[in-house]
Amino acid sequence: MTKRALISGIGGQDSSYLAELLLDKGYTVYGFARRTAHYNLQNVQHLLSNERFHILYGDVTDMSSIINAIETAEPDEFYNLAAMSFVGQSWNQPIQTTNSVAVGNLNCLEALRITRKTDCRFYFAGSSEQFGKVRAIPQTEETSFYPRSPYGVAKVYGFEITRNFRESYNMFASSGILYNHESERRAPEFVTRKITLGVARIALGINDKIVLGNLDAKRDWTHAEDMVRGMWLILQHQEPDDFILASGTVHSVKDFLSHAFKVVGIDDWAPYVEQDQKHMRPAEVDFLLGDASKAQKLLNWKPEISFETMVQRMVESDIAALKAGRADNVTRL
Ligand code: G4F
Repeated sequence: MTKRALISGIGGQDSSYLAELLLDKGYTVYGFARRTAHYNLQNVQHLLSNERFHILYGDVTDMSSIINAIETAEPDEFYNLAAMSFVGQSWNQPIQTTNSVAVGNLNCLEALRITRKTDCRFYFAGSSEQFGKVRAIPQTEETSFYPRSPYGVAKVYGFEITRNFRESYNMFASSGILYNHESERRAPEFVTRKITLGVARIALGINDKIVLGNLDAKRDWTHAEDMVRGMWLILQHQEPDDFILASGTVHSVKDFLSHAFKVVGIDDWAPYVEQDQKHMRPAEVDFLLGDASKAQKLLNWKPEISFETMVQRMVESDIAALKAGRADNVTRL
């Protein structure tokens, strides 16, 4: 029998790749989307004509809409990918961030319990931001948390409540602790896409600089396509559990700049980059590096797309989009 999946936050980068993966595997997919004044389903536009792909409107902060979605979708797997995911913005909207990330996840778990769908496998999108000021290098599933933003704090709650539902109600509730993951579909407020769009504009003579914040931050970057394969594997494992998904390599924002400018033949990128205090955060996470050996051993997961290929794909995609007259809505960043 075909499996059925419910994915919240369907407008986002990860959910679009996950929906493609599940449809390829023969699933019927229900995307749970927040209705907004501006159209926000561009990332799944190409899937809307698929008869196994359905959109249900609602919000993870609105319990009744989740219950309706569960009763309609009757999911075998529920991936909760809904969140206000921009760390920088979480200081400006700490309550909304907590509501969407922490309370939203509790609502999803409670909705499964109330509708007696406790046999549905549940995935929580945990984050390396939970580690914040890191207690060990590299971080493993045993490393303690020290979040450094309202977003990180809310993710810790989401992670812990998922584990508590697993242990209290014997639910198949698992978390992936995902390190930064990027792609051609990444929203332009994140540093990687801001850089690749900026580089594309400079290469085409549209702009002459990119304005950024902290260039010394170091992250463990993976392509989002690799990450969604990991999410799916986490829910196929024989037991519910928590897994780090990461590349195990670290690059600074400066490294990212250097690789992105190289794609368009520029070796000395410094004249094209300015720093502005307004992009600095009240508290920074300086260094994140994950150890995904548990996922590699138990799930046979490892990333297939290298950092260099990811950067190149992003820059080339932005150049093509700009040439085709797309991607113009991001000039103000
Ligand atoms: O791209 P970022 O905004 O990603 P961040 O904060 O690491 O969070 C991302 O990864 C997490 C997993 O680790 C996710 F949970 C989260 O939802 C999100 O996907 O910033 C990366 C680094 C930061 O240190 C930031 O201070 O880049 C630095 N940075 C420097 N200039 C900038 C900028 N970040 C942004 N967004 N914009 C800048 O101009």
